Amino acid sequence: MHISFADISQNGRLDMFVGNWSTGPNYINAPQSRDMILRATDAPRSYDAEVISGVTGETMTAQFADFNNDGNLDLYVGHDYIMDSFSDRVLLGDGKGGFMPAGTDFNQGFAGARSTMVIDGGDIDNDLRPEYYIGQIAYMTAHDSVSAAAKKRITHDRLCALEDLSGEALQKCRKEVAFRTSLVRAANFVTDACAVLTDEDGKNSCLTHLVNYRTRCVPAEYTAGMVQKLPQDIIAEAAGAASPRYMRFCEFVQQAHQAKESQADKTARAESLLKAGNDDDSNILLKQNADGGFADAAPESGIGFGGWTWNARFADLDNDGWQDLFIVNGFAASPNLDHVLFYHNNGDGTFSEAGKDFGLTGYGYTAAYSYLDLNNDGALDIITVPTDAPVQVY
Ligand SMILES: [Ca+2]
Ligand SMILES: [Ca+2]
Ligand SMILES: [Ca+2]
Ligand SMILES: [Ca+2]
Repeated sequence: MHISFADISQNGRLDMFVGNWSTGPNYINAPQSRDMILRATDAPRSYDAEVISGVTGETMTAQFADFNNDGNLDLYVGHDYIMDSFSDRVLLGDGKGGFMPAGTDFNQGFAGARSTMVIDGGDIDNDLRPEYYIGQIAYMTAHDSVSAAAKKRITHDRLCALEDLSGEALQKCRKEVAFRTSLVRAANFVTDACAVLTDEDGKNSCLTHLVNYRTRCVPAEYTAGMVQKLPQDIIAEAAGAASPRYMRFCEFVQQAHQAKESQADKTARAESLLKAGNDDDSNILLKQNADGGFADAAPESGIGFGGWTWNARFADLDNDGWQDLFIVNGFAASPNLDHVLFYHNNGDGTFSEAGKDFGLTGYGYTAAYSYLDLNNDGALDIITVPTDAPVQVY
């Protein structure tokens, strides 16, 4: 799910970190989840692969940086939700290409997130010390500073009223909203989620989502109350339609969910993973103090709210000398539609959400984006990749 590049062995060739993602939240130490470092050798296009030992998870992001200021590149590995309050890892580099898990003595306020999707470094206050932003599922709105951004969320049924649509375009929008709403209901275990859909294709797609995803690829205890509520003919139909490959995948998922984590594994996890920095589901801004310790400055900076964050990167998008932050987000399981967020750096350690002023608007479920000066005019452009709409260029 992620590749990072750095010349960790300092031989003039780029090495790689490859983060893998195995199925489901409980696959700690599953072989499929092993992360790897690929070291470039002296031969062209040749790499030595080393599997990283220790606890692993659903790796979604990683970042090479010198977190402990010893001059050697370290590695932050961010995992999607593992369990409880421990998720991400920091591996400290020895400067010769080797990495060791950071001990508990490293953790001077350096904390991860619970459902990490992205980490990015940037110097938001131009003091030449990098800050690190960690994005996750971030709906926390307790702080006043995030309320403006949080208010951009809307319920699905308001989407078509935002634009002056009529005729066919309005019908198309309403159809799309009906489908999306059904998926939200399906993802939240509403058994008649697809019943409201009138068009055949949409209903089939919704039923496939509901039955395949929610009844056969998640733990039995999770859906025990639900499976029996679904009409047997729908379950049978979906089972018949599933490919052998999909069925094998589901079996693997079920087995892995049933495998109990041993006490030794639990202890190893707690010892080797970072404690999540907050339990209130906001994004994290790790800011370094003069003594090298870190603290979460997201609340006072006003960038804690991210919605269902998938990607968040620093860049000075308006060329005023201060790093700004753009966030893409949104997921079908959320009852509200997330709006992409543009946090404009005010130059005083705080940010203001200013997407509307800068033309950065959109309610798609957006999983990825990249900065690029597409038209060579010296201003960064943005290419976003929504999961349910065509690629968008800003
Ligand atoms: Ca270091
Ligand atoms: Ca800084
Ligand atoms: Ca700026
Ligand atoms: Ca441009």
